[in-house]
Amino acid sequence: QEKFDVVVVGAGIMGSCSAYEVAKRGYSVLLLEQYDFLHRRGSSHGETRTIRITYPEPYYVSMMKEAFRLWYKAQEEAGYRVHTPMQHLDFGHPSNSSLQEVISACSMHSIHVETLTPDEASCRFPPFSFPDDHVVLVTQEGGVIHASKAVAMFQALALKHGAVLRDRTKVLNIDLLGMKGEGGDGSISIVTEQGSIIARKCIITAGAWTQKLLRHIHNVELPIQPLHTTIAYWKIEDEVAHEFSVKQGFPSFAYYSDTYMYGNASLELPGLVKVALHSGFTCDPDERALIPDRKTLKDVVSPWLDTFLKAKVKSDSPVLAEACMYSMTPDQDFILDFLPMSEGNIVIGAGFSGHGFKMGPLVGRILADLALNGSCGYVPLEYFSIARFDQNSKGNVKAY
Ligand code: PYC
Repeated sequence: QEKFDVVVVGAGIMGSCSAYEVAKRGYSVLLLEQYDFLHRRGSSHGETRTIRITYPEPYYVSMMKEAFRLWYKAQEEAGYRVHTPMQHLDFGHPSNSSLQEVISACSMHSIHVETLTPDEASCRFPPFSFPDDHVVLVTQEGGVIHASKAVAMFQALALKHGAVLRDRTKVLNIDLLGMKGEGGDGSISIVTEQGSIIARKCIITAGAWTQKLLRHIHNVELPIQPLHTTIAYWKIEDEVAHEFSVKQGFPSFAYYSDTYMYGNASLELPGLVKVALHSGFTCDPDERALIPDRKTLKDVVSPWLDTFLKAKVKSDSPVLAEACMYSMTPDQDFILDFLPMSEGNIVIGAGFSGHGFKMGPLVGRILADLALNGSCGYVPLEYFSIARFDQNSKGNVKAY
């Protein structure tokens, strides 16, 4: 029977980064994926994900500092780039509490945030029309990560360090073979459609499938809600297309209001701009139709384009719309913790709530540390614990 120090279940960005971290430290690791590597049914595929240092929560700002460093380090090791730097804009009405929190969280971590009036911002970023009563925050640390390329990069790096990568291998169950407390050796059997594998430790990074998988182990229920989301690319009017280029300073951006809109210039698809809504509808990851939600695009994103990118973008319907998925927790903080009753042998990385991709390399490091060392002292894990759900301490709603 095959044996590994660590088996990682799920080869999206979090699993691929985890496998890389474990392999780099000299441990044997198997990365399993239920579908083809780089498939489009989960949350890690596509052209871009926003990367930004700005967050309302100081702990994420601090984590982003480290995440940026790890992205750069991995790029250097791979010899190619997956990050395209851009300035990043956060804007909205100044009464929006998250915007105020962005300013104080960044200040706490000595991140320079420029505050512009709508006139100043429209002058500096000509494609945008900002309403007179808005405020625009600018930081230098933003841009995009090329999503599928980044996942492929971490898989290639993991392979280089000796990881075994196996796709089309669905995990059916994970058995704790006998707790140390009960006289067993604490090893784990990962039961797949193709047979079982023995591991000392298991890292579960199964995205929207986490709930389904965990139900087989100790009947664990975590509050992770899969959402079906839609990403859209809109045609820029030919005469102003140059204004939207990264070379001309077009930024990545986030709009804070009742809705959270985000976007960036498309690099792969010249002449298009990506603008989408941070939202979606509840779904079963195995049952959903992979159809974009065109009604929300028309009802919410099109009017937004008419206001904020006035007459510069064809807003009637996007050129391209693709489905994606979020895995939401009630407070939109991640889950980075040990599975209860697993004696520290099963580690969960889940519930990234639509904003985790940018922290992939850091999450991989944290999960590897939890699996291999039993702890990680450099992030405040209390925000990411499973126990917090008992207390429901942060309520249900956050602004992004
Ligand atoms: O975290 O910047 C972000 C983001 C954009 C869209 C979804 N999440």
